[in-house]
Amino acid sequence: ERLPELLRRMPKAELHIHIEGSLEPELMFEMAQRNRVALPYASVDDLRRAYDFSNLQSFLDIYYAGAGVLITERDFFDMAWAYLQKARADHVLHTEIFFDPQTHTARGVSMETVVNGLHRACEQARAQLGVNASLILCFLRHLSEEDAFQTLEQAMPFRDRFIGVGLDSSEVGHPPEKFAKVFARCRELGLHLVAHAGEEGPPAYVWTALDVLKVERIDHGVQSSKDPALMKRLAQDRIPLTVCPLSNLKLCVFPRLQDHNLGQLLDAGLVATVNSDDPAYFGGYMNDNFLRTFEATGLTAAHAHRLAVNSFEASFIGAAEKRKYR
Ligand code: ES4
Ligand code: ZN
Repeated sequence: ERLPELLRRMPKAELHIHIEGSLEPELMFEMAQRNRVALPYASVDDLRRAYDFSNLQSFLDIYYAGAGVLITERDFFDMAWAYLQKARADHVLHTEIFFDPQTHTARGVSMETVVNGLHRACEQARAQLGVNASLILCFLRHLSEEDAFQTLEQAMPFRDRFIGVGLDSSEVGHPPEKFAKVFARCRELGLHLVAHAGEEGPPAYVWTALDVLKVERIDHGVQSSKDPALMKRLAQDRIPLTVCPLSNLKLCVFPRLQDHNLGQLLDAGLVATVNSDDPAYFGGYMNDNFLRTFEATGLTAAHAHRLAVNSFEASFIGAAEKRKYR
């Protein structure tokens, strides 16, 4: 079989997708109109032209502005449902979806509105698409730990509607240890723990995500290849990295896709996975990430198989369920 066909058709899990980053410009304009929210762009094309980023912050500024059109439960449902249909088309059988409640509660949208809209889409995906979808609540690291604690409090009535917590937004200057106390509390609550680390930030942030926050997975983690001792730790403890190649390209983490270190991570025995991050902003969903990365870097069918296996190993589905996907 041709490699592109194998990549497209192989069953896979997605473990690093920000649902607000799946909001396509067309749907964003539709929501802006129906909610009577002003967008600082004249058209879909005008907005797409603004998707030319130089680093993480230049993206986040536009991403948070775009999320301003999300007001009603229906908006959150529609956004997630559109993503879940793309996931099904890309043979994603299981997806763990990040959401950023602080982006919405700060604008007066309630936690209940956000969680109910997203949860309803996840339920419908299981019933109608055969896609297994769960939610992971992310704290914004540019805000305070106290703000994160308030957010956790607001989410507690919906505790059964998310499986874990993560840490995202502006990395440099906001090390994982800033959130030591709130992650310790989440751990006591039995939540799964992940954090973005080593996207733009140094290997030191990956170390503290592991040793202080005690996360089970690292989101991105591509800077780890600069620290041989860290590479050894990640391999030995089988700590997964949720790598997002097209995101790294768009945010200039690597100058060209052929310079990406995914092959190096896999060949070092790390549990690396491929994910889309913010597909509406970075130029592609899961299969676009697989196809373009393999084309650019010359990875093989053996790497493809390894990535598919890794995606289920790294997921938070139960051990019994997991065996079915092997
Ligand atoms: C994000 Cl690419 C990336 N990095 C950190 N935080 C984020 N939130 C949404 N996308
Ligand atoms: Zn991310």
